[in-house]
Amino acid sequence: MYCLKIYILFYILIISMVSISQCNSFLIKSKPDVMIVDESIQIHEIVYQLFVQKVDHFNLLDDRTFFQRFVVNSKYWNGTGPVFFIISGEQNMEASSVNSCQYTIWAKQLNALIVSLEHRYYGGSYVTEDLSTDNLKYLTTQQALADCVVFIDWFTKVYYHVPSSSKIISFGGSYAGTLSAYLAMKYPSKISFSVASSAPLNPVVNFYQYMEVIQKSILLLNNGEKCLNNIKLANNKIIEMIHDPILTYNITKLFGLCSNIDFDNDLSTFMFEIANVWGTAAQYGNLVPGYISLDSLCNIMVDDSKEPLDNYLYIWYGMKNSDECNDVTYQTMIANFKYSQIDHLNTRNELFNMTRQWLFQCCTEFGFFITSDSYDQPFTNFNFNFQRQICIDVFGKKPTLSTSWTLVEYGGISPNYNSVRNVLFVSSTNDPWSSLSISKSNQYKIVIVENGTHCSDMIPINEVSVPDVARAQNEIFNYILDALN
Ligand SMILES: *[C@@H]1O[C@H](CO)[C@@H](O)[C@H](O)[C@H]1NC(C)=O
Ligand SMILES: *[C@@H]1O[C@H](CO)[C@@H](O)[C@H](O)[C@H]1NC(C)=O
Ligand SMILES: *[C@@H]1O[C@H](CO)[C@@H](O)[C@H](O)[C@H]1NC(C)=O
Ligand SMILES: CC(=O)N[C@H]1CO[C@H](CO)[C@@H](O)[C@@H]1O
Repeated sequence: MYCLKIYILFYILIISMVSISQCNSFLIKSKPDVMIVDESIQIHEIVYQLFVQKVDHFNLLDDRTFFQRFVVNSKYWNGTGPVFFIISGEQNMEASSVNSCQYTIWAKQLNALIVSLEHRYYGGSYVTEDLSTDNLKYLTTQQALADCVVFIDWFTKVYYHVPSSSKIISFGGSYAGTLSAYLAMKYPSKISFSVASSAPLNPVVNFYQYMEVIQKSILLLNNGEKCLNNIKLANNKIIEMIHDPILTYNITKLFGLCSNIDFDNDLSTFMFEIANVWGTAAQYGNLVPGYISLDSLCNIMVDDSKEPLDNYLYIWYGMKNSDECNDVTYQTMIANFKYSQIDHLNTRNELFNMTRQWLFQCCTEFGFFITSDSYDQPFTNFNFNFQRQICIDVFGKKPTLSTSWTLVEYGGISPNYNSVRNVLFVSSTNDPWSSLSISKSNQYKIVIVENGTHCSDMIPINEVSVPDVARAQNEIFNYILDALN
């Protein structure tokens, strides 16, 4: 696990994801590092192992199985310490996930056994022969949680003979944090304590708050007001030019697009792509080496010697690293999402087309459609209908978006107190996802990271640049110690 390359990016942005992972363009200085905690553990010492898991936990007439991957770090385990169960989310599980992140440091201190289970349908844990819409029906949080408990039972009792006195603590960040909370709520007899970092718990459909937090974070910067204003000017200029039959072509040229784009869905796709640069910076800048921060983006944006649109272009090209044209059409995006084959021979599905699975989860259980529908943010032209249409066009039939069931099932941001006694919610104030987390209440166990971004509390302490993270991590550790006593 790259602590924290992982975790929810926009689901759209195949193009920026390509540039971010290849990273030789000038704004992205280096490939994001894997934040290995224990250098004495060789990469080859941690190997993927396979667990035979049920395809459908809730159909007793279905005995099909699939191989689910897991990795173990038993270096610190002394036979009686706790078990750290690391939940992997909506991406390929790196073998290093049991040797990275702050929990590895704590595991060392507590002689814990660390194990991580890959989420069904992601990475190498394919459930079905392909990812056709019908075959995605076993991709639900209920199934994923059942995977966890069935696995934990086998792992602790049969595989490692963990004494029953050892407590099991689950960790997860972002969507995996949501699962970490759900796991302790639904199966309290299995999980003694759970840490849920930056966990979106509120399944809102129109997630306009995401962009509001970005605006708020920009306004905390010294040049924030001007930066925001220039973003708006640049956006307006693009819209104005695209609507002009002659100047449309200028946009195509300036942004190196493969073709002229239409006013509707193409424009939305393009504007969402542009906003994603800022979203990624807001989630990971200042935190994960190699990611540009909002601060640096704003420094470019306020350069008075150029027009706002030129500053925008500078950023745009800084994020790209190939001479190929940029295909930002709606049609291409949909085609990418529609790709449902599994390529077992290499990692292309994992890196690029994995977003189909996450999109499916959003289109069915969570919503989380990031929109520009709020007035309190600078972006424009990706509204709710656009986002909703993607689900329909990708999955061929209208998937049932059942966020109301998700709320009934898990309680959203006001879960029953008794069910979350053993859950610690960690939220960061500058995380665009924070509005969907539990961050205010005297009822629940909460730790807030002031000025922190997405999952900042999970970064190993020596890598952290946000001052408040150390304090927050101390607090989290004290909760863990309490839970162990
Ligand atoms: C294992 O480690 C835990 C936590 O550090 C400690 O409390 C326990 O006594 C140790 N057990 C053994 C057998 O050394
Ligand atoms: C549009 O492109 C044409 C031809 O390259 C150029 O002459 C013109 O100045 C451009 N207009 C704007 C507003 O960028
Ligand atoms: C958070 O950021 C603001 C604005 O930069 C700063 O004034 C404040 O001291 C920071 N708080 C902490 C706890 O670092
Ligand atoms: C990188 C990669 O594997 N991309 C694939 C995603 O899906 C489309 C199908 O629409 C393929 O053409 C791409 O090669």
